[in-house]
Amino acid sequence: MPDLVRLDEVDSTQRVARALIAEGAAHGTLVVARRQRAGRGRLQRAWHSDEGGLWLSMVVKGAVPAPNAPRLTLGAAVLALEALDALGARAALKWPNDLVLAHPTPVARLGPWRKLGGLLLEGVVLDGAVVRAAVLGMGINVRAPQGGFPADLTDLATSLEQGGVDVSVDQVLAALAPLLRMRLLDALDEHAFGAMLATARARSATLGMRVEVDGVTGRAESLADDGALCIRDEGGALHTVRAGDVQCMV
Ligand code: BT5
Repeated sequence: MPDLVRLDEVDSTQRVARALIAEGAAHGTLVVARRQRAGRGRLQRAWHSDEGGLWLSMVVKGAVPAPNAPRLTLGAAVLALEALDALGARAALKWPNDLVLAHPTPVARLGPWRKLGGLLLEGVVLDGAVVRAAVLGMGINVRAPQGGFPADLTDLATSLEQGGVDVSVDQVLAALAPLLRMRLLDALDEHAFGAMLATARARSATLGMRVEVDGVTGRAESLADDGALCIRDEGGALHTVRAGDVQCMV
């Protein structure tokens, strides 16, 4: 089985990667499509995937204790920052799964950031409380689609090109693929994960902001050692959030 499956058009690369797992695909097998008809984000949200972005899914195989699965999302985001740095794009990480670029005009939900990309980790083979196989999805807008982003995304989305970085989709893939293949599972190692966490803290678009997550409002204060977000509310209480959508208050 090839380690890179390139498709012109597909419903979702996540679906194809799942099917490859069923056929025995190895860790690091990548599925990349030029266009997705039904790209998705978390909670079945639509992911806009016209030509111009890197739409990839990677087969992840290992023995991941289910409570540690969020480490893979954080690790993949940090590796994406590293790949983007190498291409000259200084992105940041909006907890828990968004890659963002700074923008001079604050906007509702995102504050002074625009969404460059997103990550989606889906467990596929579960063995009790251990994830044996998962699919890591990542979308990065390299150029805006022809005709621009759809109306609901114009104020929220950005691309590397809009951020002043002129690279091709294949260049982003070439920078990212070896990092994901060789270092993603390092996120399961305490020492390596500590280093990833340090980068996630240093390159966070969330820490220090006034945020709202699932009814908790306050200042995003820190990332806990497992990657959870700690929010200090107005009354001084500390809330630990392990998943959810962060809305920036502007
Ligand atoms: C994500 O979800 O950010 C994860 C996106 C993962 C997409 C990749 S592409 C390859 C692979 N195959 C798939 O089918 N999916 C993965 P979430 O945090 O739920 O954010 C979704 C929200 O992002 C949407 O509701 C929109 O507001 C916004 N959005 C949609 N398309 C976008 C785009 N191209 N650029 C920026 N924002 C977008």
